[in-house]
Amino acid sequence: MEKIIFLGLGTNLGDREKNLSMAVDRIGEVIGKVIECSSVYETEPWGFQSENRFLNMVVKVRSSLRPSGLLGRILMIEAQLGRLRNGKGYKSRTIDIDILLYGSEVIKKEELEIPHPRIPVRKFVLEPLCELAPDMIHPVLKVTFAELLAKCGDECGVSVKHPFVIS
Ligand code: PH2
Ligand code: MG
Ligand code: MG
Repeated sequence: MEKIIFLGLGTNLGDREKNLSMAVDRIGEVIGKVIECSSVYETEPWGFQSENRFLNMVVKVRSSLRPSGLLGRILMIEAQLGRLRNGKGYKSRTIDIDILLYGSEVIKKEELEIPHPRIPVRKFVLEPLCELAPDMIHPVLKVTFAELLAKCGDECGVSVKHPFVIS
């Protein structure tokens, strides 16, 4: 069964623009058809201190992968793009790919929670997500993403940098 999936991409290490375009290319190769991409946003680090600002964006993908298979391929892409995972807490990274939404499914497992639990408190996710799906209903909270953005108290800076051009 094909599903519409929203993925959140973030990078604050190395050539951030290249990291995003390589990630979108790999997503198209191993996850599914990339239907739409948000603009690229420049954002302040949320939840930790770093000199390096992030680039964030959201992509909409059509895929027939099950959630576990999807997660496996995401971890593979992150590793191929130089993501190092060590220790606890937030760290700067070349690429992070988070599953924000998997159709309207709700999954709560130790290794995977969908919808992503921190969507409502992160403007760096809500702003690009609202470009693509402002009227979509959050499957748990039952309000639109536009409403979540309007009520979001996140004060970390988020500004549109440029459109993303699918190559
Ligand atoms: N990702 C995090 C923690 N903090 N801050 C910004 N601005 N962008 C991110 O993608 C991000 C973050 C954990 O994955
Ligand atoms: Mg993340
Ligand atoms: Mg992640």
